[in-house]
Amino acid sequence: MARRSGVFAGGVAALLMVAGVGAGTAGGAGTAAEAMIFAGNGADNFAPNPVHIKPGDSVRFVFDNPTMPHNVKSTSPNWSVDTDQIPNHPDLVQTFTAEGEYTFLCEVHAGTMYGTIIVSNTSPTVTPTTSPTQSPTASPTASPTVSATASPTATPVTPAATAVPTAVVPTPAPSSTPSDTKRPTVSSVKLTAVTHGVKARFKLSERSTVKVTVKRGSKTLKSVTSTQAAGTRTVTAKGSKVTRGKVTVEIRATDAAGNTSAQTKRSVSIRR
Ligand SMILES: [Cu+2]
Repeated sequence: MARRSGVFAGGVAALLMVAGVGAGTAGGAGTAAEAMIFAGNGADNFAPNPVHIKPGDSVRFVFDNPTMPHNVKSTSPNWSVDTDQIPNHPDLVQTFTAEGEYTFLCEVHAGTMYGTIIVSNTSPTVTPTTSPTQSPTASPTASPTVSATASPTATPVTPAATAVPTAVVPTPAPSSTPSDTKRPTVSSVKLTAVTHGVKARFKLSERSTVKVTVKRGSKTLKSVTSTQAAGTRTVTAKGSKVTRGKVTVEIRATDAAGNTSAQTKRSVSIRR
């Protein structure tokens, strides 16, 4: 049997109401509306599925395939539809007045092409066939955006780390360097000849690196460098090259800041 259109428990009056509303128009309370189901449009299925309508609303099956045969056959006992399995199937409009779930399939593609019409007063109002995809997507997007914006606020805390380098910069408090321009002094020098060397006793004004050099003419016989604290110090410079005869001893001190004392030069005679 081939029923192109039918009204279930609704009568002619309901059908006229639907026609007056027009396809795709969502109805308010007490107003009938029409939902569309695309049959075999791009794929062998019914879309959307399921479809939610209110009692009194109708469903329009829209076929758009000139070569592939499709049909609509009810598979739940609460309604009865069985259209021809033909290409270019004409639209099928059905109106539902009683709440319930109405199932159906295409007999040509029973494995993939089936659906359910849910008629309920509590289910969402019929929306134009294109919008069912919109409404589910709209609400979820709203809440994630809130939480997403919340977390970035935590991230700015990290910039606090940037403050650390700023603290490091002033640290070069080598304010000691510019302030210490005072040169160390070597005074009260007393030289004593020892075997193959010279013992130098002197007074140092500040902690310095002291270099004691034993020379004969311009030739260095022995050189000793050591760090000495301020005060009276003794440095012995001994070496095999320091032989009998007159030698010159040079003493020079350099403090931590790099200030160098004037050079002290004394002569002493090595006896053995
Ligand atoms: Cu089909």
